[in-house]
Amino acid sequence: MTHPTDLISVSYDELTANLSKGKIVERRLSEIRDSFLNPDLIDKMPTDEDPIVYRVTAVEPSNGTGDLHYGLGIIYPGKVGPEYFLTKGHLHQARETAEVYIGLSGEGYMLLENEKTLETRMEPLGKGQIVYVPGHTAHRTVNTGDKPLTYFGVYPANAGHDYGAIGKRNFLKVIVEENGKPTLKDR
Ligand code: PAN
Ligand code: ZN
Repeated sequence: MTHPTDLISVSYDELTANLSKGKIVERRLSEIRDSFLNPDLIDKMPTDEDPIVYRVTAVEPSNGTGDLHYGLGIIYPGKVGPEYFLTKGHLHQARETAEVYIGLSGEGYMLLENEKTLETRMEPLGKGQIVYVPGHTAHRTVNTGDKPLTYFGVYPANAGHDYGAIGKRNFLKVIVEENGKPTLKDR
């Protein structure tokens, strides 16, 4: 398998999660409103703006057996009511594929939900933290700090993103601010 040499080496900035190459996806609040516990609160927000909640830049050097893809993400600080800004979250289409996340800057958590046992975990993801996302695990990232949260994630090239399964019913648990602290609660 030959790899395009222009994607062998890429530079990045850990505070902005900007990459010198890659495909950018930006999600604005209006697009992911149903990911939140109380989407109605978005309509009551005092601004007419539709802020960017997060941006991911993905690098896909090759698609052969054994290849890897990776992405850098940035989630801006913010909340909808008590719920922190978050990613949509997904399962991998190839359910058995795992992923490794590395926190680059800021403070946050990953919400991990096993699709078979429905067991949920809230694992810290900030600078200096690594989270291993096993296969068959829906994953969402949440910024609980007052600065952007940036992170790196690497996954098998065949993983694919399945937003439908989790989008229909959403995660069973939410991470909300309670008494000033990020707290895991039932939806
Ligand atoms: C990540 C995610 C990224 C954005 O690169 O794609 O955090 O989250 P959503 O894809 O749920 O919008 C990853 O897990 N890739 O597999
Ligand atoms: Zn993933």
